[in-house]
Amino acid sequence: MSQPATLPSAKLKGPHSDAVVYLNGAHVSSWIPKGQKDVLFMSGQSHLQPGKAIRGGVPIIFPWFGGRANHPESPAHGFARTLIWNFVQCEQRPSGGCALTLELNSDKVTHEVWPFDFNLRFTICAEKTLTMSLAVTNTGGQEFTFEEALHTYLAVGDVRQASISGLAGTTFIDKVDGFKRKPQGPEPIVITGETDRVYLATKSECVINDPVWGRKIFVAKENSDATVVWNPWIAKAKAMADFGDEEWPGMVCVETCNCADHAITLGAGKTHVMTAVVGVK
Ligand code: TA6
Repeated sequence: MSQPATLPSAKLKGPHSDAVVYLNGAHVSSWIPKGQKDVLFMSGQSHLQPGKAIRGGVPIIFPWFGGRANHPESPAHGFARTLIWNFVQCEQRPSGGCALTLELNSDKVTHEVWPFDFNLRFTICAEKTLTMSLAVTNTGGQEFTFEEALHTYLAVGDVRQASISGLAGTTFIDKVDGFKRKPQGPEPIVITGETDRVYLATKSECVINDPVWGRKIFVAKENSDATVVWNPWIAKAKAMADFGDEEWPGMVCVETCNCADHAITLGAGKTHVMTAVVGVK
């Protein structure tokens, strides 16, 4: 479902795909390859107001993932997704696709919450694939440790009939079972209830097989050591004001992360770049 652009947004149009990016959170809300349905899920109940997280698309999670340890007052998933990012450049790639770069700099607002100096640059390239790169630069004089994620909501025909491969044999933190660490078996993952898992020590590409819509979505990545798989299922869907009660079968999150055991410590002046590549097979 496409959202009315009530927030400032950019539309990237190319020969292979189109995308929509809101400046609020540098939030990719739509990516439609030619001849395909939107690959990204957006909730019809999503807020589209400055300072509020957008439900769906690709929220940028920084500088912490989920709740912030020892800071119950801090917003879940950090502040990057609710601040206005600034335009840096838009360039055409040889493929004809366009690459948009937005940035977010630390300032007195972020210092009130997180006392470090940083520059984030997020580049979105809409071609036959959707490539998203998040560059984190420590612009201060002291190292800092952060978590990050490209919290990608993928649109599927019916999550109950979908399966996710690429994580066989890994260990995951099960957030719906006391954060216990469990082994993932050899079979593709199927969603049969609320699922909220942080898969550890994995650099693998994931493939979401969607037999209802007859497509396979892949999520490949660079410089990411954790993958999160999430579906809220019935009760959690009802509990979210910005998510329709009946929307949960139409989505699954496969998130490109560095979180939990894989938080990153970045020295002064250093840069870390994490990339996700989404496509349809
Ligand atoms: O990535 C999964 C998760 O951490 C879930 O625990 C759920 O909270 C989801 O993110 C959405 O979080 P949000 O803050 O956007 O409601």
